[in-house]
Amino acid sequence: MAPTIGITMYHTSADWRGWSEEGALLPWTYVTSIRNNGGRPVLLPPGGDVSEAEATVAVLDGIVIAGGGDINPAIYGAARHPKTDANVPDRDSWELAVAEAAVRQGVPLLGICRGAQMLNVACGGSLHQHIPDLVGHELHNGSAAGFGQHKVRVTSGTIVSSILPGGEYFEVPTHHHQAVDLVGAGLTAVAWADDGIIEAIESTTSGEFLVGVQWHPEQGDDPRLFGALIAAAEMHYSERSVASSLPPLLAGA
Ligand SMILES: [Mn+2]
Repeated sequence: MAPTIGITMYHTSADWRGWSEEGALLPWTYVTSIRNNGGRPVLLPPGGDVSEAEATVAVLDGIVIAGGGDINPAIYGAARHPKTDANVPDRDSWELAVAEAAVRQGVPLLGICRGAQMLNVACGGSLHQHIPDLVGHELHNGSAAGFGQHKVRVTSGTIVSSILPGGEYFEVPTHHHQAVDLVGAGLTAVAWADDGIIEAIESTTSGEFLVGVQWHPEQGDDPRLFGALIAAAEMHYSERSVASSLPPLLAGA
């Protein structure tokens, strides 16, 4: 059976044939990236509380925390940089709860751009709020209208290098101005840009699929990260099914 993959999304004003109204919105490439790699996508709109996140994550086989605007720096204990986006409290609190539930429940998670940053923050890490201040160029930003490209290199012997071979130096679609600073507990940095910006993080626990990439695989033509998420989700599904078919004592209930 195809594993069920939850994808977080925007809560934003949208145009509905001439009038404007609040919507739950996600770039379509996330949906096709899950379907094309054998997953069954379901959407996770902002605004749920911690108990909703726990219950929702419990019935999912895998999760994508999608790209988006900046996380409120107060969440990781920092003062606001002038270039940091306005707060989106309902998305921040919902995704934080989803990420924390996924970590606690061992549900495979792929964080993309803002999603990688959210995984890091959920594990107690922090962010650089405007990396042009740090690196003196704007190559990570892409264009105002969309995505740019820059190269990244993955460290050998990591989960990400088992998906995207270590040492390989490859172009990625990019659009970000923030990045991981202090890496959260239980995570480690596994890919970098030439300027030292962290481009991927993953769990340090063997067998746990928690991966965050600062780039946008859903905008490129390399399906391997989505394939790996869905393979991990299939494994999680079969483990979950075995656990639920055991007598309560054996299942640890
Ligand atoms: Mn980058």
